[in-house]
Amino acid sequence: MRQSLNSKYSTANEVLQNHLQSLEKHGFTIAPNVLTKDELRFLRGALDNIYATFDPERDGLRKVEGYHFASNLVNKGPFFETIFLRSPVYDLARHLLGEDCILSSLNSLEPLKNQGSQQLHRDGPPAPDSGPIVANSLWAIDDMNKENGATRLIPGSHKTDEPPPDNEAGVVHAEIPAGSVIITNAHILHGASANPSGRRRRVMHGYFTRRGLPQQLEQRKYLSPEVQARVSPLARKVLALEDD
Ligand SMILES: O=C(O)CCC(=O)C(=O)O
Repeated sequence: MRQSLNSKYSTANEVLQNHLQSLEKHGFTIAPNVLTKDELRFLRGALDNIYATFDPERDGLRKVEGYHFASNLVNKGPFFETIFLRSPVYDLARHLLGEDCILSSLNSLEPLKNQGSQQLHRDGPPAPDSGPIVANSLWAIDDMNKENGATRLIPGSHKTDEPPPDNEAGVVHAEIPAGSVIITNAHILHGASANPSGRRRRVMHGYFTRRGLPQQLEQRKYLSPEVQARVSPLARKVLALEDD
């Protein structure tokens, strides 16, 4: 028993080390099977309802034309109150940004048919010499490929501060099955691509930053008193509900 437990832990540690190496070298890594089939079924229905009732005043961010969009997801039901703590996403965010990193926002984006091509961009302000200050996690709720708007990335571009190339040189498309999560050093050049097929491509974004920096959505302001009262002590900390 002890031996099999030990080998389970060493395998988990190897997986984590591989993710960290990939983040260091390429600026992103892909974790498969983070969401179960039941969770995907639930999320597809939940996100469609949330897209349909999106309110920029209540949910803090503007809707982006050409997409289904949702923000303030932590306020949309118990499932969303813990999902950003899931392994290996939160573990990798802590490795990149420090043990006390915080959630900046939890949003969702879906490019509509023949729309959705974003400029390649870096999230957040430039990284200081001390290391990354933003990390993102892109949760595929539907299978994602070049036909329905896969996220594109330029591997290694988190190590430069060069502007995006005009000709998309070096771009790779993250063609991944539903349930996988792309975790990025969010200083990498990346963006959603166009959705020529119109096939569903819902992605949830769990965006993290270093403690002390502003959140994209100030959780303390946008979460209802009921949600703020019931989330776990760890979630309170990661949502920065008690920060000055
Ligand atoms: O959903 C994606 O593929 C990327 C979205 C993104 O980079 C953004 O909205 O800033």
